[in-house]
Amino acid sequence: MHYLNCCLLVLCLLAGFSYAGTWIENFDDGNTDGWRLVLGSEKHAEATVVNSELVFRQFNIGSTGGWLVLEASRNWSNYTLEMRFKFTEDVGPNDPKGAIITYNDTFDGIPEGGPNCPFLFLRPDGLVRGMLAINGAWFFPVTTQFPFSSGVWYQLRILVQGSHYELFIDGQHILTYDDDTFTSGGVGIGARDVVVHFDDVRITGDSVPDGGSVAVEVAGKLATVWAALK
Ligand SMILES: [Ca+2]
Ligand SMILES: [Ca+2]
Repeated sequence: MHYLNCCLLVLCLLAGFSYAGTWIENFDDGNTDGWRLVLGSEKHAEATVVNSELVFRQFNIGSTGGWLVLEASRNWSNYTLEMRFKFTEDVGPNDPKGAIITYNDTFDGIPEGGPNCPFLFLRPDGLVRGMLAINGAWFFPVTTQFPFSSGVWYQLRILVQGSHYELFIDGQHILTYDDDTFTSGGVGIGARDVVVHFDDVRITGDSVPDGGSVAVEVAGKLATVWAALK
């Protein structure tokens, strides 16, 4: 018992003093708790969890898409954002359509004068844009191409280092851009006029605490170990 207490103390100290933390959202608990919809109106954007994947459906909303922001990430900075995503369905009449991934996001929706964030706009027709929204106005610093296929999962890695942004898809470097308007802020995932699936969202960085699905897993394992040794 004494030895176990020492082990737990060491584990707690390690957790408290670890440098780069990891936040994981795998949607395996079947819900979007901790995420909040910004921009879109609820009746035009649906975020549901199906088969442990986030299914984001957005349509007919006019000039903007919608996205879910991770409340816990609001004040994070200098992180690496990874996730899997795929396009599955074209549901809206508007163009352009595509997946939206925000970072250094202030979480200001349209009623609050936003959006205010850098973001990626990934289109099923293959256009990939590194973008900015500043008080609701759109800027397009960089545009390139990637040959997406509907129904195919892609692994994204996005480096968010202060004012510097880089995107990798399946390990391939896709784009880089710099802008110093936003140097900290949270993460969002969503879409405009398409259905996009997201899964295995993983955020690592010095300002990121260990948490999300990982905290649930670790807590579960500790409880199991404790029960076995007691
Ligand atoms: Ca959840
Ligand atoms: Ca999952």
